Amino acid sequence: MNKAQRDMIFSQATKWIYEAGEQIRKQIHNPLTIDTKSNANDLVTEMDRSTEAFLANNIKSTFTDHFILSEEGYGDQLDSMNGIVWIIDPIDGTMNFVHQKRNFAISIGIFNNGIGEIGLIYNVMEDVLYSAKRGEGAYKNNKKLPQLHHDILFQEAIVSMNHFWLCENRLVDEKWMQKLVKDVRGSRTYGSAALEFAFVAEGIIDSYLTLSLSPWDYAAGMVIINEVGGVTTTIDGDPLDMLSKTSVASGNPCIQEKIIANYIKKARK
Ligand code: 2AM
Ligand code: CA
Repeated sequence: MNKAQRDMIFSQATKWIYEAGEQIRKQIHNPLTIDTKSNANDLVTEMDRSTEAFLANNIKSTFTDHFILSEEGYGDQLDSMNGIVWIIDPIDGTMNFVHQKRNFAISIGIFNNGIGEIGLIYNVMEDVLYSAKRGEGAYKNNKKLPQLHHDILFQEAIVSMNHFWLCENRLVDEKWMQKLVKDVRGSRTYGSAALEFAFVAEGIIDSYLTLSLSPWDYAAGMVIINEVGGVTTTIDGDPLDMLSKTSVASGNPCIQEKIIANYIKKARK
């Protein structure tokens, strides 16, 4: 993808993400129909569906040869990352959307033959857009984000992770993860993977660790974090498979390396 093509797609995607966010803000206090998906705490609302439909319809009518990989069923069934693929989560942090009416984001990652070209994460209620184009840096609204510092002390790091790491689970021995939480300066749980990636890119947290995410939760975040010198891998340090659910470790390379070597590798079942 050349720069002109990337710029043109970026400006369309940005326009649609702002429009979608505006619609959500207008309706934020309307009564919600809440359904559940994989379990009683895996929520979906009419707003998730209508936002995804809005984005998918615009993409399909403007870019007839592009593909969509998305959470709520308006996308394509893909078995490869060939071509231009929009990876979309219309509302990332649906539980926050339902319970808090804030702390959720629209997430769009745009890939060309498997290479992340564009990342957009829109914190809807704060009207803050994190964005990146490959090779051109990352932005918070119009402000360019600096490269992540490489001299952060481990004991001064803030790590974002959820409770699944610290309860009995089939992937890691939670005792090592409890040690990690004690060894770093602080831990946080925001409940929106997209926002957690954005906060890593902004340098206000140093690492984000999760046992299971879908491509639409991490696609945009990966592109944005790359642009500030961060890394995104599985919790074993391997590259991510963009077409399936996976564990994810993302963050400042100097912190990530230590977390994987000194904690996760030892905790791994
Ligand atoms: P969602 O709100 O779009 O469902 C919460 O810790 C984060 O994990 C959110 O980004 C949430 O995305 C995501 N998430 C929630 N349930 C999930 C599941 N069953 N599989 C993968 N990701 C999930
Ligand atoms: Ca979602």
